[in-house]
Amino acid sequence: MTETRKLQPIAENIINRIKANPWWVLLFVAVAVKFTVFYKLVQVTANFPVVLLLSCLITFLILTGFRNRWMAFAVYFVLSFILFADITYFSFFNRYLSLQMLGAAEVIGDIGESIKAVMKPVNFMMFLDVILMGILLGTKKIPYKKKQQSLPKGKRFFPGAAAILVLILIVTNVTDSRLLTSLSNQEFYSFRLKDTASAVFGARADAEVALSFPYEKQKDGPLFGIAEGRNVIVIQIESLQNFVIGREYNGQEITPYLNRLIESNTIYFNNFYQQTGSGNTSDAEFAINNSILGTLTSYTNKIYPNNTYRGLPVLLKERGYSTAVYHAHESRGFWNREAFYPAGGFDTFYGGIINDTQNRPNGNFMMTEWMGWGLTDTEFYKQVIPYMKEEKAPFYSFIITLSNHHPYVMLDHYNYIELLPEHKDTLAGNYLNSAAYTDYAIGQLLEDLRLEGLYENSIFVLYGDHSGLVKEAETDRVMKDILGKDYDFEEVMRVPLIIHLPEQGLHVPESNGNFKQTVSIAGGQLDFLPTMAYLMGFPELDTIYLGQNLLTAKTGFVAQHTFMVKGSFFLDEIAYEMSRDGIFDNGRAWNTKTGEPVSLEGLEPYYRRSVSISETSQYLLDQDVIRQVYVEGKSLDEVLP
Ligand code: GP9
Ligand code: MN
Repeated sequence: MTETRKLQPIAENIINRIKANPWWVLLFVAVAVKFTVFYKLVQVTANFPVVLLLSCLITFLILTGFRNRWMAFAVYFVLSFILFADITYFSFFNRYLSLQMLGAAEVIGDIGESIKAVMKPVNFMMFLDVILMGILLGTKKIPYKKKQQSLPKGKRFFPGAAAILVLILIVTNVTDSRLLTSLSNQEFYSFRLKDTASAVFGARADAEVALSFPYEKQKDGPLFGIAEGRNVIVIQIESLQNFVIGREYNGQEITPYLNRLIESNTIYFNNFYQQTGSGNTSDAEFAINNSILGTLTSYTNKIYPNNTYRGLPVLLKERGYSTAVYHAHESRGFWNREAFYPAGGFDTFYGGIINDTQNRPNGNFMMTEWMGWGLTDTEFYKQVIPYMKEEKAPFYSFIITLSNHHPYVMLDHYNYIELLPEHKDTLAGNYLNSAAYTDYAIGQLLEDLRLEGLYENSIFVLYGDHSGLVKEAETDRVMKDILGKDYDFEEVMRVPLIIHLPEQGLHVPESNGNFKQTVSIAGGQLDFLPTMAYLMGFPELDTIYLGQNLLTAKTGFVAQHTFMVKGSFFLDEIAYEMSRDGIFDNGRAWNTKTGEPVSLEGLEPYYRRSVSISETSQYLLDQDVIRQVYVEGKSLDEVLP
């Protein structure tokens, strides 16, 4: 009763304001239309009306809360820009842009081409009501009073404070209500507050669950140490998805070279998934080398370049390896690579492009053939080899390709695949051709390495950094033609992992069995470090890692937190997609072989494990846990939450 009495003057106040000036109503309608479009585009479905109403209400409170009308206008313009950025980011990553990511403007600027490709005219609707507001303010149709005179002191109403109060109530969610959870994960303002709060207060993590992959008894495995002492050459392939491997398109093999490679002395992981953070490519590098998920807040290379790491490069260095990373993007600083690599354990970074033929002081590349953001793969590889020959053996070479990048438009002389008319000029159609060029270039590289004597004493690893074709209407249509089934997340997220061990000169002890095999348990980029440690014969894995050795494990588990909502996961034959609203029961599970829906019963512990892996990763990064344990000598128990 008293509550209603308290609310009465507030409601009256709002009504009086509207009566005093009906232009507010027009603006409110415009705001409602804007948010309806926004939530449709970012695919909010659960509790849609409440989410929408809340956003409209808060926007209205913000708009009426200013004393200076042009201040209100400026704030509203910024809000609209964030909405616009959210929609664009959502087309790639299926979630809102975190505020810290907005700060990563240098990267956003660079991916302009890709942004243009996903930008739709409808996105600009986010600015329509800003224009309306500008006109109404300019013509003084909407008045801003200097002071609140309409209510007596003590009953004054401060719209800005009311908006903040409502948001705090939602985000703190003391009663643990499902509705508030749902709102705080989907509603534009509540999400922002929650996101900022978790960035400020740091992640909480149930680390015990995440750290439960033991690297023990590996010595008993049949392939233990089979590549010990060899050079390790890893090729992280831009946007390479698994569906192109072994596939024919209209009678044309897309990846003939990789298909042959898989038929030789090679382990092919055909149920392997990307596990990136917000840093996309750079977080694939990070997850592969460190067995920790990259952060969601901004990108790992940028926020944590001064942490201590003990990933594969560091562990190989401790075994006498020299380590180098190669990447021919035009800038050495892109994704903060130059600053990050020393901490990541790389002695040398061959990167950046200059045109001076005489002088390449930094291990730069020379611009011989430009495509997209840097050198074409074929030219890049040609220039990698002389650098690699200078490396002191045994060496670890980490090569990051670039040509197969969104929007997959190739130079004319690199066209390999004849597309059907209905697939011409589509992203997925172009992708097939781009993947074919990638395959061709890898074939050339391996042949050249053979000629240079760098082939036989090496172990080769090839994998895709992340998905190249996100789900959207046209891609879904073309992919359905190519796959013969719906394009769902298991195909979006699956990347190939190929580990090739040249046979010649290979000493395989009797017990080591056959190397060539196809591994079909689910695996992800976090599993690479333990798997490699096993092949390289590490008696123990003396670091903190969140994956398992896929060559001795019986079943797989893959946590996801980008592209699919945090808490999503893959098992050997089941995929679970967490719901946008943060309620487990509203998620969706299906059989990855048949596409048939699967009951959620019994899946919740896996969901919790997935969340734990994401949050533990964040905790490890925030608290620089590896430094605390390995440099400061603290015990894990002391350091973990
Ligand atoms: C370029 C590479 C590509 O250096 O990082 O980044 P992506 O757009 O794939 O994240
Ligand atoms: Mn990439």
